[in-house]
Amino acid sequence: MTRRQGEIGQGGKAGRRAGRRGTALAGAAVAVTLLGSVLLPQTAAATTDAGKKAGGGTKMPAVIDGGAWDAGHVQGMALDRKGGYMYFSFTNLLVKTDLRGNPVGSVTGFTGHLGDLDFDERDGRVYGSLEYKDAESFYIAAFDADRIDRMGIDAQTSDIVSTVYLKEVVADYTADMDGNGVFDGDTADTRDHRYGCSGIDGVVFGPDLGGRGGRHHGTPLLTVAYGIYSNNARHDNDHQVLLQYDVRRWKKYERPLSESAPHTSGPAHADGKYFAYTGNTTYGVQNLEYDAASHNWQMAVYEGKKPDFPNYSLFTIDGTKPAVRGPVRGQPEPEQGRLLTLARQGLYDPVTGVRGWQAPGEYGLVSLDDGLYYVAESGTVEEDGATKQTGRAVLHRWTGRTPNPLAPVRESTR
Ligand SMILES: [Ca+2]
Ligand SMILES: [Ca+2]
Ligand SMILES: [Ca+2]
Repeated sequence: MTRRQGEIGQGGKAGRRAGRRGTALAGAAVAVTLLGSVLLPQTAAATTDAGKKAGGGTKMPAVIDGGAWDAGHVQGMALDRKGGYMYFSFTNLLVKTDLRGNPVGSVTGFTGHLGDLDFDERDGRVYGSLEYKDAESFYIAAFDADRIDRMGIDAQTSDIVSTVYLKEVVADYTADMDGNGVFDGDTADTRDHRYGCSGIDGVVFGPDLGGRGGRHHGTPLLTVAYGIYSNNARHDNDHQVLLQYDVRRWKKYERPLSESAPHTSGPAHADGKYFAYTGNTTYGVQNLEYDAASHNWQMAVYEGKKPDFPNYSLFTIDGTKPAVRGPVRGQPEPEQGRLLTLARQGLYDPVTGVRGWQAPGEYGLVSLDDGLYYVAESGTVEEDGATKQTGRAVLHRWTGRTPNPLAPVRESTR
C-alpha cells in the first residue's frame, strides 16, 4: 500500500486555506479585544488569565506549537491535561509534545491515513481513526501514550499501537448501492458507498447520544464520525453519521498494527448509530469534539458543495436532546434511524433547516470544557529545501457570535 496522492494534494490546499483563515482570525481577535474591554470586563479579565487558569487552575498556554514535519497535514489533536501533553496527528505521523511545544516522542511509519484523535483519561491512551481505503480496512488505533517517550517509534514493530477493525464502517464503505455487482472503490464519482461513506475521521469520547443510562451520565463512549464523499448528484449523502462504541469491551479485539496483513478483528456492530442532517460535506466530519460544559458536540468539516445547502464549516449537535427515531432522508429505500438535533445557535438556513457556523476546527479542535478550545492551525514552512507541514494549537474562546463563534484569546495573537 502506498500513500494516496489525493491526500498529499489535499495537504497543499489545506495550507493555503489555513493562511487565509489566519488573517481573518487576527482581525476577529482585535474586535474581541475591543468589545471585551468595553462590554465584558469580567470576561476580558478572564481572557487575560485564560492562559493561566483554564480549567482547574492548570496553566494552559495560549499556543502549543506542534512543530514542522516531513509528513501529511495536521489532522487532529488530543490533550492529556493531567500529564501535560498534546498529541498532533500529521496524517502519517503522531507527534507528542509537552505544553511548551517541545517534542517528546513520535510514532512514524503509517502508510494509511491517521485522522482525528482523542485522549482517554481512564486508560491513558490516545485513540485515533486509521484508514486503509485500498485494503477496505478501517480501524481505531489506540496508542499507549506513556510509552511514547522518544522520537521515531515505528508503528508496526512496536507494540505501542493496537488496532480494532470497524466492520460497520467497512460494510457501509463497500456497499454496492447501485446493485451492479461492482464496488467502485475509493472514488467520490459513484453511487456506491452507503450514505456516501468514505471511511472515518472525527473521534471523541462523550456520553451516549441515545440518552440511555441518564442523560449526561454513564460511561463515555468512543464516538467515530464517517468521512463522506462530496457528491452533488445523489441525495443519500446529506447526513453526518456517528457510531458509538463502549471500548471497555474491546480488549479481546485488539491486535498489533500490521499493514501487510490487515486484520479484521473488531465488534460486529456499533453500540449506537446516529445521523445528523447537515447537507453533504467534503469528507465528512474532520474533527469531532464534545464540550462537557455546554453538552454540545462540535463537528468541524470541509465545506460541502451542494448549491441547495448553506455549506457551513462547523455544526453543533445539542447533546441535551437524545436522538429520536425518524426517517433518514434521501435514502434509496425508506429507512428509519436515530436522528440527532442541531443546536438552536449560530447561522440558520430556513430552506433546509440546517444550523451551523463559518468557523475553523477542521484541522484540530479540543474543548477544555470551560468555554475555551484549542483550534489547530495548519501551515507549511520551507526547511532544508523541503516543504514541511506545521500544526499549532491556538487557544480560543467560544463566544457564540455569528458567523464565527471561536475567537482567539489575547495572548495567542502575534
Ligand atoms: Ca456498484
Ligand atoms: Ca481529517
Ligand atoms: Ca477529536
